[in-house]
Order: sequence, then C-alpha cells, then structure tokens
Amino acid sequence: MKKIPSSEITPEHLYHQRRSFMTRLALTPAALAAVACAAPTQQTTAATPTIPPQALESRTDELGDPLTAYAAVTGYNNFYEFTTDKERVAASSASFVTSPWNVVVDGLVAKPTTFAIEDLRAIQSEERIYRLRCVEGWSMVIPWYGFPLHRLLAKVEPTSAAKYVRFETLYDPEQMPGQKEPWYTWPYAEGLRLDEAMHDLTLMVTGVYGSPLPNQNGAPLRLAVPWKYGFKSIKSIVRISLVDEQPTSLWMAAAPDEYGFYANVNPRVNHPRWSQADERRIGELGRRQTLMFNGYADEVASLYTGLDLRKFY
Ligand SMILES: Nc1nc2c(c(=O)[nH]1)N[C@H]1C(S)=C(S)[C@@H](COP(=O)(O)O)O[C@H]1N2
Ligand SMILES: [Mo]
Repeated sequence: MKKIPSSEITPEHLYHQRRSFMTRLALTPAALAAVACAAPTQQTTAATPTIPPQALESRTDELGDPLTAYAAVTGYNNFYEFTTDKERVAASSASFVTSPWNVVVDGLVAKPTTFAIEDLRAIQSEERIYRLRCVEGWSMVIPWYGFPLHRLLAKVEPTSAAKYVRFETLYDPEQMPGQKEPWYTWPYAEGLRLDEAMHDLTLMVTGVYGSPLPNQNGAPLRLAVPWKYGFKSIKSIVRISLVDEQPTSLWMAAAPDEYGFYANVNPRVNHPRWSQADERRIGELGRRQTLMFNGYADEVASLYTGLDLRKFY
C-alpha cells in the first residue's frame, strides 16, 4: 500500500468545503457576507487552575508515553462549530456560554431525565489518561476527568429495546457561527452501540489537566472513547438518547464512504484518501505506528468478535 505524505493530505474540512462549493454558491451575497463576519476574535479567558497544568505534564499514560503539553491540548483543537482553524478554536470559543447547562437523557429508558450539569458533576468521577487519535493523523495524550457513561445510563434505566446511544451537541448558530455553514448537518451528532456505551473506558468528560473543561475542549460535557477516532468524542453535549436504530453521525452524513459508524482506530484500514498506519504525536518529531484500537485492544477487541472491520469501519 502506498503511503501518502501528510503534506499531501487535504484536511477533511477543506475537502468537504470544495465538495460543497455548489451549495455555497447558492447563497445570496448577503448571506455570504454574514458567514464571513460570523467569527469574532475573543481573548481567551482561561480559568485559573488549582494545580498549574505544567506541574502535571511530567506524568505518562499506561504505555509510558508522556502527556501532551497543556498548551497543545487546549490550543490545537477540532470544534467545527467555532472554526475549522485548530489554532483559533480557543479564541473563537472563549465567550461561549456554558452555564446554565442542562443535558436531556431520553428515548428508550424507563426514567427520562433532564440533568443540570451540576448533577452530572456530582457523579463519582476520576482522572483517566487517554490517547486521542484524530482521523487526520495526529494524536495526543490527555488527562481527562470525568465518569464512565454507564454510571449515568444506570440512572435512567435503558429498556430492553435500546440498542444504540445517540449524542447531540448544542444547536445555537448565534454562539456557534460554524453552524451557519451549510455543508454539514447540524447539530453535530454521534452514536455508539449500547455495549460500547456501557464499556468502562467510555468516559463523560467534565475536566482536563486538573481543571474544568475549557470551551475549546467541549465544555461543559464531552465524550471520550479512546479506542475510536477523535471525531466520536462529541463536545458540548445537550442530549443523550437511547434508540433502537444505528444513529447517523455528522461525519457519516457528510461522507459515508469515508467515515463509518464504528470509527475504531485501525492501522490496517486506511481512510480512502490517506493511510492510517501511522500518526504524528503532537510535540514529537517523526511518526509513530498507530496501534490497533489505539492501544486499547486488550480491553475492547472482544466487542467486535466476528465483525468484519473492513466493512464496518
Ligand atoms: N461538537 C463537536 N465535537 C467534536 C468535534 C467538532 O467539530 N464538534 N471535533 C471532533 C474531532 S475531529 C476531534 S479530533 C476531537 C478533538 O478534541 P480536542 O479538541 O479536545 O482535542 O473532538 C471531536 N468532537
Ligand atoms: Mo478528529
């Protein structure tokens, strides 16, 4: 298999912007002007952490890999609701309002409930150092803080008809100017099979690096599914629904041939436009081999026994 140098890879958003160029041309000049003016520049107002994050950077994950620098974790982000420029997400999301915040958990459950974010923060939580592997070919090691999703699902009691979990990000184009861009189906949505959602590694994240989650990382509540590509880790969640049909994620809707429902990190199944065999760990020179299930195979491979991972990518 021929490897494509990373410099030749078109970032996913540019590619889709090109593909959707006709849609964009259909906009009126006034609408185009509004889109162009929609991304305000804000000063980042980082909350003062109790522990300086740099004091925590010397730690490692269970493979002995060092944490990615705090500056990169909070300064190089994907959050298309704000901007597709990774280095500007922090500034563009600085004034995003995340309080008050409610999360609806509904669908095929015995006890549908609307939780205030404070109720979710009260669920027994812990720090988890996870690798995040973006589908674009870079990765980070991030110390999240949060609770396994199964602790929340236990409170609402999924019925026997529930087969999947669907997650949805806030829809608020005034605050999230990216949602005015027509080439994606907003709000951002993601999904997991119920057994994936119940797995203890599946974390609902409320903090990072010893502090509450900053806006750019998906405040006040985001998902972390460490054996899947980063795009599954949906940010700023307002709804979690138990459903009986496989949810369609924003990425599946945008390009079904490129982004499947499973999105398990797999060095043997390439993206149609680039190799997934290796990755650039942010802060390191050179590239690393990508590990099957992002290094979590011992924990999760059994979820996929008998599943053709080329077909169900
Ligand atoms: N709502 C929403 N969630 C999202 C995204 C997004 O654009 N919008 N980007 C995803 C992608 S592609 C990645 S790699 C991770 C990045 O998380 P981080 O910025 O906290 O590292 O967030 C994921 N969650
Ligand atoms: Mo990503």
